[in-house]
Amino acid sequence: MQALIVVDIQNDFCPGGALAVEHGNRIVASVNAMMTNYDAVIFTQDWHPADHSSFASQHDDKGPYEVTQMPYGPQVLWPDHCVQGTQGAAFHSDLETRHADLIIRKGFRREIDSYSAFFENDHTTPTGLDGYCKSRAITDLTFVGLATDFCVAYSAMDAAACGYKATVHLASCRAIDLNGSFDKACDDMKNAGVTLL
Ligand code: VGL
Ligand code: ZN
Repeated sequence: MQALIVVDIQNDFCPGGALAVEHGNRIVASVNAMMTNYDAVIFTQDWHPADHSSFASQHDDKGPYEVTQMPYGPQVLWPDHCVQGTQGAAFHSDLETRHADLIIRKGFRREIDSYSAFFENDHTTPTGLDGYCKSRAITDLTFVGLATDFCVAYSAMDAAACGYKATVHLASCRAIDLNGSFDKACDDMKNAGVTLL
């Protein structure tokens, strides 16, 4: 069984949003077109409380895009984004949300961020997606969405580590590309056994 995982196609990651990914909106049509070719369609939605610890606004000594040490390791600090219930956290209005079988929300605990659809950034707290996929006999996962070098890459690498055949469809992704993070993410994904298309 094959699933399409549609990562974080939300207003805040599109042009005009709080953490806009360049041309993030341009993938929506191709993602919509892919949805009908899979046995399951799963969306992820970045979903933070207003005082989330990944927001630079919560740290007196650091600004956006700087790195801080969290108990679970290094963490990039972001502009406030995808606050629960806001327009910024809503899916892009052209995204065909009716095709979604499941929406996994992530990053909803104040003290820990979650890039991956499978595990929070401590790499141990599960989101429940692995159990969902296994109980639906899903073996192959194709990833599209935003951003290639953060939530897509972390999700795809965790998928490979959990035993799925993981593919990233790069033409239907866009990257933040912070200090070379796109190239690094591609190398890391290849080394983790993820297929890049
Ligand atoms: C993401 C940074 C912070 C993403 C989410 O979806 O890639 N990036 N929160
Ligand atoms: Zn986030």
